[in-house]
Amino acid sequence: MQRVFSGIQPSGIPTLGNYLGAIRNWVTLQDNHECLWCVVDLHAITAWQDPAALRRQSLEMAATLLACGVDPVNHILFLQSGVRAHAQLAWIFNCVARLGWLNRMTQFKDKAGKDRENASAGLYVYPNLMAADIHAYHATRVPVGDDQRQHLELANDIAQKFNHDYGVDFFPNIEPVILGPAARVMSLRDGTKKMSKSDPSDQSRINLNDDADTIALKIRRAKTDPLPLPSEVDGLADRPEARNLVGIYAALTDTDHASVLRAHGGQGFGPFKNALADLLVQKLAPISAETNRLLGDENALIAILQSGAERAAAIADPIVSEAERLVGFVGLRRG
Ligand code: AQP
Repeated sequence: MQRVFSGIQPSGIPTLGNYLGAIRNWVTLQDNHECLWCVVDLHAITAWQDPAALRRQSLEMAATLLACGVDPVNHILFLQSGVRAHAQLAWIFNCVARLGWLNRMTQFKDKAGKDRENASAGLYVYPNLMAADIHAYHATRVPVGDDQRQHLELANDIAQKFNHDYGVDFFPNIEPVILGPAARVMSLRDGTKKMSKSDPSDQSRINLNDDADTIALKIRRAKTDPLPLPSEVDGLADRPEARNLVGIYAALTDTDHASVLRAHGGQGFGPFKNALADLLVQKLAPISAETNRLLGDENALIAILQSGAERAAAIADPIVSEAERLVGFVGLRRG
């Protein structure tokens, strides 16, 4: 069975983008893969996180993943900081990856913005840590939104260079798994920008814990254009906001843009937005209720994550120890 690894940052409340682009697909992959699901708190601190908020968000993220159907018994759910192998392998990869490769990463450019000099060094080497997350388990399949495709290519470049430099065939090639019609959900305020949990505007996204009134209000206020919905998919060209709302509807109903337009094309946005808001409430309310139930017993939640970290470390530690041996480290016993 192929091994899958994927991670999500506890940098805020998970959004509809995280759900449709990632989490929902994780649950499907559990049927026929061996899966490791990681709340990547080491990645989250590449941007400033208030310590109390980071702790709370890490537990909220874990609870949300469980509420969405992540299975911590037949698969593994854990916090990245609970398995030292990630940081150990990331250091080796910092010494394998080339500055020229990192300079091409568009996510760094987007996130650092104009104030590049003030970005953390961690944000710059973020892709090396992501490569370590995956290679520490010899995982070969990684479900991600298509915004992460470039980072996976870099993870493969790092593996190839490591294998070449040390004359081995140790780290396998990784294959991205990009599923579903809404592989990229866009901001409700700007259809050209990805929906993000750390966007300063809460109106730009649907949070998985938003209540019914908040969802309805955000969808009603979502940016659109004055034209009615087209009847054909071609009519969505150059209409990013309309395309985004139709894409969300299609993903939630497991159909495609064409079927949504067959049912709603020709309408103004008012009735379509009402239908979309109702659909979102119907899909998200059970997730939010189950998340709150799980958060009500913090000790039980932490016990699930503790057991997950121990099982993850049992896979990663021997792989990372072997990488260290290949590099030439003597390999003292760790106290
Ligand atoms: N808008 C999106 N559409 C589709 N997929 C998305 N993902 C994130 N946003 C969208 C996918 O969710 C997974 C986890 O992402 P992450 O939390 O590790 O980092 P991110 O991609 O940087 O997500 P955010 O929400 O934008 O977080 P912040 O604001 O903290 O940077 C990934 O598989 C990602 O593709």
